[in-house]
Amino acid sequence: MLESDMKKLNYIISRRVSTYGFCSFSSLKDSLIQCRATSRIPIGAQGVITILFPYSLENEAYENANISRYACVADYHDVALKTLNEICAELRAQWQAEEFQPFVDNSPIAEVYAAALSGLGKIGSNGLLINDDYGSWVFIGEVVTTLKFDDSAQVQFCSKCGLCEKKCPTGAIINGRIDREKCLSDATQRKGDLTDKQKKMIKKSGCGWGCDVCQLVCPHNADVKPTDIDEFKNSFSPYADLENLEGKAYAWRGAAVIDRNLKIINGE
Ligand code: B12
Repeated sequence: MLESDMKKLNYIISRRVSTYGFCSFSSLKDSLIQCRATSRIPIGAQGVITILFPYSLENEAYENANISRYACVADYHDVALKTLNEICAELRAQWQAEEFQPFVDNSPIAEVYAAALSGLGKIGSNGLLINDDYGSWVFIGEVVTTLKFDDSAQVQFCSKCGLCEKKCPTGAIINGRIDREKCLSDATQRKGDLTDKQKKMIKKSGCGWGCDVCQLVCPHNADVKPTDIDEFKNSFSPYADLENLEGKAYAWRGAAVIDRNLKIINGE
């Protein structure tokens, strides 16, 4: 890409977000996650613009929380997609012959890997992307495009201290791989009956949606910056609100599952 084009690109993106990077699409091809969104990948995709959305407030804000940090703020799918769509609109106006497709979470892209290849942080043994400034308390979104970028970085890994593996309440982290069947975050999001062990762990954690243990014990998260995104700061609510599900990250699952989890926590 010409230096002048790169300048324009940086200008458009940096007006809206502070932490972003670039990687090649070809590096991610072998780790694509098959999902409905796969069909939205542009034919001839060559590059990925990866963007981080930090979401955590200061630690004190979570003292009495009954849901995990990512669920305490406005639904990140909405917040991130709004910004990604704005960026894509400007990019399309600038490069009319090229394609730009935004994704977040419900994405064929293995986002942690994309962010690491884009130079935005290291991959933790808990499977999460750890950014130098914000730790792992970041959402990842991306724009897949026909513009071509090289990978910005070689993939780096965390210090592998083993704390996330040791402290995971269900032993779901094994040699840096997550066993989804065991992961407590997954259990809190699952419909139907939970095992006695899962119920016990949810009660012990006091967390009615998601699980943050592997992030809370991570030394890389010890001294990180809080979010500077207003939509997250202004929507903060550390308690599950079953009366007003709209706009919450847990809304997609409906009230019954969270209600079940809260009853487990409250011993009902
Ligand atoms: C399915 C899913 C889950 C599942 C399963 C998680 C899992 N790790 O298997 C469940 C529901 C349990 C879950 C839980 C959580 N999730 Co989740 N999840 C996803 C989702 C949709 C897909 C993950 C996936 O299947 N990846 C594919 C497999 C293959 O990945 P993997 O096994 O980790 O393999 C990696 C390595 O092999 C590496 N890799 C691949 N090839 C190569 C080659 C080389 C050379 C190297 C070096 C590495 C490498 O990259 C792969 C992908 O990262 C992603 C969004 C996305 N599209 O990526 C969010 C995502 C990973 N989740 C996210 C979050 C926030 C969470 C929770 C923290 C929420 C919570 N508080 O409860 C927890 C954390 C639990 C944990 N420690 O993983 C964020 C993570 C942000 C970050 N900082 O990393 C993501 C990126 C969503 C987002 N857009 O922000 N999640």
